[in-house]
This record gives sequence, C-alpha cells and structure tokens, in this order.
Amino acid sequence: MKKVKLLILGKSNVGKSSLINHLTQNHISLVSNKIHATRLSTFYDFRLKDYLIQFIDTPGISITDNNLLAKAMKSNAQKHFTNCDLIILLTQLQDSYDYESAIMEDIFSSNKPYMICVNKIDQKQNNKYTTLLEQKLNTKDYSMISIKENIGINLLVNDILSKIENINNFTKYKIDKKNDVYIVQELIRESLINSTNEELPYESAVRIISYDKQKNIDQINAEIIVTKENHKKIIIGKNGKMIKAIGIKARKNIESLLNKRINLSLFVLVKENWKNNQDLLKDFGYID
Ligand SMILES: Nc1nc2c(ncn2[C@@H]2O[C@H](COP(=O)(O)OP(=O)(O)OP(=O)(O)O)[C@@H](O)[C@H]2O)c(=O)[nH]1
Ligand SMILES: [Mg+2]
Repeated sequence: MKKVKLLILGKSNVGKSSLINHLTQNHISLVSNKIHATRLSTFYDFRLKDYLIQFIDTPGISITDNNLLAKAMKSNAQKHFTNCDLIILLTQLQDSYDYESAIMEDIFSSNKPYMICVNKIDQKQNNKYTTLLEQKLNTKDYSMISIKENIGINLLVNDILSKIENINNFTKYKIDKKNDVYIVQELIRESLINSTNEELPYESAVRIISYDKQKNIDQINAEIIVTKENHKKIIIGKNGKMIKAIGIKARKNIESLLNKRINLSLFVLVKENWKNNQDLLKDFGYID
C-alpha cells in the first residue's frame, strides 16, 4: 500500500486537529478552543482506497511569541515541508488572510502539491470573506467545509484522492519511533488545558516519564510541568480533586484510542523557565 504524507498547516484554532479526528474517526489529536493547542507534529493513519494517508498535524504558528517554545513550534511545522507529499492549508472565514498568504509563500517554495480548505462555514456566511480570501490568496480553487456540521467532507476527501493520484514519487520519511508516546502525551495535555483557564494552558507542559506496556494494562507515568507554585496548587486542586479529574478524562480518551486499559499516574512539577529550557523542550519532543 502506498504511504502518503499529508501535511496540515494553518493558523491556530482553525480546526487542523479536529479535521484529523474527524477523518480518522478517532479522538486521536488534541482539540481545544484555546489557541496554540497542538505543540507537536504527530502522525495519524487513515486508509483511503489503495493508500495509507499519514496525516501530519502541526502546531498553529505564533507570529508574536518569541521564546524558544514558539520557535520550536514553528520549526516543528516547517521541517515537514520536505517530508510530505501533499499540503492542506486549512483556514476559516475571517477578516484577514495575511497569515495564510505568508504561509503560501513557504508552500510555493516547497514545490509540493497543495490544497486550500476553508473550515467553520457553519459560523459565518458572508461573501465578503470569500472575496477577500480569493483576492489575498489569488485563487478560486478552494474547498469549503464544516467539520462540526459534517459539510463538504466527502468532497474534500475526493479532492485529496485526485491530488494523490497525480503524485509520482512519494517521500520516504520515517516516522519518529516516539510518535505513539507523543500522541498519549498530547491527550494528557488536552485534558489538562481543557480543565484549566487563563494562562495555565499556555504555562504548562506534559512529559511522559515511563510507559510500561503490560499484557492486560499499561502503566503510564507522566509529569505536568508548570511555571509557578500557585499553578501547581490549582492543578492539584482541593484534596487532589482537580488532578484526579484531569487524569480520569485523559485515561478514558487514551483507553478508547488504544483499546486497552491503562493506569495513569500524574505528578506536578514547577520549572520556572521551561519554555526556554532546551533540555526540557527536547524531552517534550518539541525540538530534536
Ligand atoms: N464552529 C465550528 N467549530 C469548529 C469546527 N471545527 C473545529 N472547531 C472548533 O475549533 C476549535 C479549534 O479546533 P482545533 O482542531 O483544536 O484547532 P487547531 O487548528 O488544531 O489549533 P492549534 O492546535 O492551536 O493549531 C475547537 O474548539 C473545535 O471544536 C467547525 O467546523 N465549526
Ligand atoms: Mg491542533
């Protein structure tokens, strides 16, 4: 079976991870209404006719942040330009397409086949946005979808298929051995960021410290890393109530994904400047 690497790019919050979950019919990639949700480029398989599509989810790149974490997220997405066969630029109906036109420059220089797809058409219906998009991106060739309302998805899949059928040489890039661990790590972080508010989702990270695969039940130990003592207090909660809830939610999602029971132990740690700590960012898989 031919393996096709499909890179999904786009601004934070446009629905890149949601699209992967929808197409793979699995809760496999972290989804959140908080911006800068995804931090890792992880791979997810999807069978389409004679092809195995390997979606590459990417973090929506921040243009304003300048710490090592923001740079790592950017290069995380960019390194896959050379390691993919097809690119989907995902966007939405909005007032400005400056971000997308900047990404289009990178897509053009990669010389890879690409598609433009507009998500969340359930939210706004105004020609002014599509006119703006067509002007800014200089094209009328794009698909319109709503993942939430399941609109336009079959057409998008057909478009993907016809693009793939025109590709002659597929890239041989090998997926990181730790991909499965990173998927679990992101699902724990999903539970964490969807249970917390204000700056906490952005000030925290998750690291898998051990992953012991057993016949009946896997033991996973993970650390939640935060920048301040009071964040630690919030995450643990009164009598450990909060961390327990975060663990239960994450465990349920991981178990249904793996189709196996797991035992998940979470520990909270304060590391003030983790966003600029190269070793920690490496441990999280954010940099090579
Ligand atoms: N209304 C509406 N909301 C959607 C749709 N698709 C996704 N969302 C929501 O948009 C939010 C962001 O979705 P994500 O999939 O996490 O976005 P992302 O592009 O992966 O974001 P980053 O990981 O931060 O780059 C979530 O709250 C989704 O539920 C849609 O078609 N319509
Ligand atoms: Mg995402």
